[in-house]
Amino acid sequence: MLEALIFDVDGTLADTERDGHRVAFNRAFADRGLGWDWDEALYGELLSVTGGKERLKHFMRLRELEALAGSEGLDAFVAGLHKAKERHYEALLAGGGIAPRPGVLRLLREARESGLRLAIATTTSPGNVEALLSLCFGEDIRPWFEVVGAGDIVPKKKPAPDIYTFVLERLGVPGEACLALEDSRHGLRSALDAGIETVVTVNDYTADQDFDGALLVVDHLGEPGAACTRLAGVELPVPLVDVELLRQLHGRKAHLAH
Ligand code: XBP
Ligand code: MG
Repeated sequence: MLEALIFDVDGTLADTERDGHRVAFNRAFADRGLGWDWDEALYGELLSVTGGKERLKHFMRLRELEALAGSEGLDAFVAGLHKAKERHYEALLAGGGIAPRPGVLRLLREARESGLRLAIATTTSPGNVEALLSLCFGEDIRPWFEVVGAGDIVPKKKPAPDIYTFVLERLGVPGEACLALEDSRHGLRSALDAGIETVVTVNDYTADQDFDGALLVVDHLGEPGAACTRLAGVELPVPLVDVELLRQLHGRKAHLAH
């Protein structure tokens, strides 16, 4: 029986990557006069590395910029820059710069009403999650989530399964009793390798990725009056992803032909 929904954050709850994290990174770079600009296309490439600090290090190695860290060392340099980025990110959220994706709030409400437990499994830092949940949904929805697994709490970030395994342990339920909602190939792999069937809602950065193994792939979760489109998986009885559909999908316990 389906007991819990576990949501990814970035790209799933809101389009935080292009308009949030990317912009915040660039503001932190500008503060330090680094002259780096992560445009939308470059950021899309850098998303192959999950985790902001890991992404920064990857970029510096790629462009042979490590020497800029100086005597401070690369880890400390990146940690400082990332802290500054976090402040910019939270300011962006506080300024109303990021809205939830279609259908997210509706599905969360329905899930609560139907007695499903809710949790978060994400790569981004706990502070960023708190800020998003408390500032961007019109009401503070942080208390809706029983478990928030975020950031450096596990040694290996997505696509490793660690963050989902952590959340399952905290919830005290097996993977088979849950469904994950993800937006990326890395997230899908992480959930599947933790034994959790997954529904994918793509965004501009992830639409062309390989989602083999997902139960269902849609362009967004859909709202009454704003139909979603099925990209792979079962035919949708109604043009939105609701709790009834999730329960049906979960009951099948089998990957669907795409
Ligand atoms: C999200 C990420 C995060 C954000 C930045 O992946 O990779 O790194 O881009 O967050 P997912 P931080 O949606 O799969 O969890 O800078 O706080 O790491
Ligand atoms: Mg994501």
